Amino acid sequence: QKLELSYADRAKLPNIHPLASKLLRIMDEKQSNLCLSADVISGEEVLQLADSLGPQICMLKTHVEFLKRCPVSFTQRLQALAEKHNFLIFDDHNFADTENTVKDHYEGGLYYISSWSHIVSAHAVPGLVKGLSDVGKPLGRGCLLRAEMSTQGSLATGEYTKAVIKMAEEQSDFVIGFICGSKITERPEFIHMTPGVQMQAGGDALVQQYTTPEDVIHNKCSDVIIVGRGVLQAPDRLKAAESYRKSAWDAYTKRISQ
Ligand code: 5FU
Repeated sequence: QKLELSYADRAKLPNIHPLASKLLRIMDEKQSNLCLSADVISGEEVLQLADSLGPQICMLKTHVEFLKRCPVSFTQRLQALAEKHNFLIFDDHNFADTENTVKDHYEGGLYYISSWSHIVSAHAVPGLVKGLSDVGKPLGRGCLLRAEMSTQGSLATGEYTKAVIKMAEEQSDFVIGFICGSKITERPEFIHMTPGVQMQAGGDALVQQYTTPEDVIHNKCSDVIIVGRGVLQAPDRLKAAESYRKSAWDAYTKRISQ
């Protein structure tokens, strides 16, 4: 007997946010719980990654403001690739300011993030995401709250994380889940996404800490792995993406069949 709902079952829950439902359907159809963190500095290269690795991923994560070279057509072309390969776009902006400021930034600024990114991230420190939600909700967008961080010495732990969960529950018409290290709520409507993943556990030269796809999905019961350098620095990126996808998917199937 299954103890846990599958991604496909969760997509059909009555109270699920439509965007979370769409993501879970994509994950089920593509057998992928891999989000590629496209941390490169050229917009053309992000587009190239989206096209070549698109079939392997359920989501592509950008930091659009870090791009040094970005064609004018970037967001339009990225949206077309997301349609073509059936993945969602997540601009990992980490909004964390007053309502009025984040609203203007999300809606306008240089990149008009709300017009093309299905999902954005926000820190919970301001205590609410109403500014973002006012802009994103009418467009059918969703938000991930940063509940924990993969960095050594992160302050986002314990009571803080609990308060973030409460905040998400109160604003579940816009918040679809969390960036976190492991499953932090039993509510199956929420998506758990975990960065700090490589095939070998360890760390980088700064304070990033890595654990494996198997550990994140099977032991820590998160839903989606976020992988940047594990794929980007591999000699064959497609092969690397395929092996992260497979490893995370196998860990998921093993988990739900227990
Ligand atoms: F919130 C977080 C976090 O706790 N750790 C992270 O690594 C976000 N990240 C992002 O995930 C970070 O900004 C990178 O974009 C990505 C991880 O990339 P890596 O190359 O796999 O370390």
